[in-house]
Amino acid sequence: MVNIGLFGGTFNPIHIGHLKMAEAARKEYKLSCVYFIPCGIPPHKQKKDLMPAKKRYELVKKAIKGKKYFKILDIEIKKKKPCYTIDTIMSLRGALATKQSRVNSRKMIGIASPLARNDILFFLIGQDEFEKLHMWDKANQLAKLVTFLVLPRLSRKIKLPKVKNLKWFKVHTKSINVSSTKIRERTK
Ligand code: DND
Repeated sequence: MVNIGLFGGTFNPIHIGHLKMAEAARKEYKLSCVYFIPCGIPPHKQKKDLMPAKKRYELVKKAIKGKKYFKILDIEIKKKKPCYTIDTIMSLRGALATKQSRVNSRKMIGIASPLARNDILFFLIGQDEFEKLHMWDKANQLAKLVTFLVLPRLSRKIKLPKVKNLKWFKVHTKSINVSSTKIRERTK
């Protein structure tokens, strides 16, 4: 049984805050690895200023190159419709169900390392997004399947979203004042 980190994001573009936070979460919660999952069509963001999924994927790949514990999944960028996290987690959980489906799913989602049925899935999420979790698709169901690792982002206490079955832990690290929005604005 191992702890696996899943880090979903639009990554438009990926930045140092994402990388530092992922590393802090990995160390504190002894994650065997963190899978970055760039989303193809984000369910919650407008298309304005959105780089093509392939480009965002390539930038994530480049940013994590040589980092032993960071990997990338293309499960969401392949999709032609909005990517809801619940669907991604269901696919990944499916990958853990039986030996044969693990083999098939591993081929499908590109996970090279063997995952076991009892692996614990941790979903890394920024404080801002965590506080809006009740607005996510099938949030109560999602909360049954993962434990959230909340990355500090705002200079105040975390406000809990009204979601049933919520399991979460805070990542104890300093917040980093950087965002994809600021980076895009600076490069305009
Ligand atoms: P973002 O667009 O916020 O990602 O999306 C995060 C994830 O939420 C993606 O996997 C989405 O598919 C999923 N989502 C959102 C809304 C609805 C649903 C799913 C649904 O299923 O209904 P960003 O690229 O902006 O950032 C990635 C993560 O990193 C976010 O959680 C963000 O809050 C966090 N982050 C930071 N955390 C701490 N310090 C910083 C950060 N910058 C970004 N400086």
